[in-house]
Amino acid sequence: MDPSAHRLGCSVAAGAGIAWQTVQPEATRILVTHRRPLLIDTDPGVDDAWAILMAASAPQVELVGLTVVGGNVGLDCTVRNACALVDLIGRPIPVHSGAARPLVAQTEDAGHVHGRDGFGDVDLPRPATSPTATAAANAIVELAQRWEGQLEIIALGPLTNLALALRLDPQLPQRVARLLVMGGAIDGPGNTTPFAEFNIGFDPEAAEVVFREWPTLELVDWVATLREAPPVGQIERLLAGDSPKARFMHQISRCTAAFVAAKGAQNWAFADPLAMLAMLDPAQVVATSEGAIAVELVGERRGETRLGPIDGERARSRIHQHFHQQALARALELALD
Ligand SMILES: [Ca+2]
Repeated sequence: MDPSAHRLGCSVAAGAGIAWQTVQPEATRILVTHRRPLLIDTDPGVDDAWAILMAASAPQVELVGLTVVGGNVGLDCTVRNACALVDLIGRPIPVHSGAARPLVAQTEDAGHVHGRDGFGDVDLPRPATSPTATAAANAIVELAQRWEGQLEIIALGPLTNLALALRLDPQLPQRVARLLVMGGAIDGPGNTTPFAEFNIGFDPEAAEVVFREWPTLELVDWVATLREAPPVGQIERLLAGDSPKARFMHQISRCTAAFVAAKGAQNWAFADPLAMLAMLDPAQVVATSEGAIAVELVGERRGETRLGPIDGERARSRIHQHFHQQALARALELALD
């Protein structure tokens, strides 16, 4: 017997007539799937709901978990909304509850956009799905070890869970195949303040940890979101569809639709779905720039994302700026099938 096998926790059936069997621990086992394993860190949110449905209907990915963070609304609501989405998808996707608050500051949520519960205050029934007992940051670490070298992560909310996971496992970036963040406003105004985009502005310290310490990541920012926003009429036609997913999205979009209408907007900004499009189908991205991003932590510009030259000290960020025309609208349509 290889003595190391025992240390690795192999199951040993001495005297039971069963051969010694070396079992690799969960952390080093290589799992193989023909689909790309995808973890979504999220604060649902109508925008997140679209993105999650896109991923759920994409044949090229296996949705291995939703790690949930407080942000768009409080954590109780974002967890419940994630569970409601898993019910709608109809497959057992683990939901992990995460950080209720930013690492350092207490910041206002975005209930004025998404409804107080994040899903348009429509009194959805209590979900049948419940969150697991594993906290989000732990789940990120565990999934990255289970899918060593294969896991892809997309972060659609404040980066609190991801920063905590990075502290738990400093090797996390090396275990992950790809990280894509929706956040920031490079060379343009934010949506929370003139400087800060919501996900970064909600927890700038967490964002700074990720942008400083993750070697390479991809970004879809608020400026690209506005540039690629589909016409309102196109989205309204999708929401008038008759599939269960279309009816669900129509229901929870009520508050967001009123917000868009009150602003007199011609286009409907879809940040998380645009990020998901870049994640699922990189061929739809037609222009990407590169740089190192720093997050402002003090003063009125707190939460601002500033792009500088790649210096080896910070993440090499690949910022997806332009997409094929109509790609997002087509992806949204497919998500409701
Ligand atoms: Ca979000």
